Amino acid sequence: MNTDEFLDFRPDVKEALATNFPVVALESTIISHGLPYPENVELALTLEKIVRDNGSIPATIGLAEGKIKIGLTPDEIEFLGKTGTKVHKTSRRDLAYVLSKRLPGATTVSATMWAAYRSGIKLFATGGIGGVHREARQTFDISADLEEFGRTPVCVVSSGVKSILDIGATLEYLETKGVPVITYGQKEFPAFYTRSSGFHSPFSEQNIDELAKTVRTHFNLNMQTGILVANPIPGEYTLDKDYIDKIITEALAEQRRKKITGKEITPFLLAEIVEKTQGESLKANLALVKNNARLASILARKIVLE
Ligand code: PSU
Ligand code: MN
Repeated sequence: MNTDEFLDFRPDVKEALATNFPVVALESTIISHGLPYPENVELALTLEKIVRDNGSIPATIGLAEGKIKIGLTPDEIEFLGKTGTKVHKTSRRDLAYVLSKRLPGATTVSATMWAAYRSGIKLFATGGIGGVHREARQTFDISADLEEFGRTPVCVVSSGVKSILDIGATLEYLETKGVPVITYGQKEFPAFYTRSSGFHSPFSEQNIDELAKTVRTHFNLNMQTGILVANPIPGEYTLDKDYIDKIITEALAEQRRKKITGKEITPFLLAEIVEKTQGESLKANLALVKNNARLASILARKIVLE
């Protein structure tokens, strides 16, 4: 048995891959653990539409009945969104367990990158990636997403990382792992809710064709690492930096008070932020992910077809 026997392709995705038509992967932990119901399901379905409208085929990846679904159906998306955090949050290390028990699972950035690579998908759009947590010096809490970037050649479009993380340490870690980080449209690496993070991006690109060329070169060099394209949140949805920083500080204090640890930390913080901003962060979150799906779809076409 090899990996491919675990992969179950939705027919349109299979057809696209067989004919070298551009495909964009989407993750499912953002649906189950990253956003509230029903906005999460609405978003997931809208993302698939945006990818299609921009000329590629979407493949939202998740786990069901012992298979890695490369392209969930709308019913499967509804199930993951409605079941929420009761679904298994599945990163690389969880795959064998969740698959062997035939449990429903939502894949994180790390597991989605791995599944996309195994499927022949080069582009992947999400909101924010995991990174080095602020207390990593004590806790060793560094997201498996970063290790995956160091070993799996997929291009991920995200809006940078949230300042629930140590952004400087996350950028250092990506450098150590040999991962190119290119910010599209500005010189500063973005911090998810805000275009500004206070950190200079290792690379930046104004021109989308030049951006696509660098991504294509990364693949042509046969680099066995991922590549991160940081796409800042559209200006009109940007939250005020001082406001969101204060909310994040409060959420982190709440996490420590409640002694939330391990893989529960990120989902806890995301939910706290939505609650404390009374949904304002949610609007920003939805807008930036849509913007990333659009850019990934355009890049996929440029990289696969040109
Ligand atoms: N960061 C976000 N939104 C998310 C996630 C991270 O801003 O939804 C999700 C992604 O699925 C990511 C995972 O891969 O959380 C990382 O979890 P951890 O920090 O436990 O590694
Ligand atoms: Mn962690």
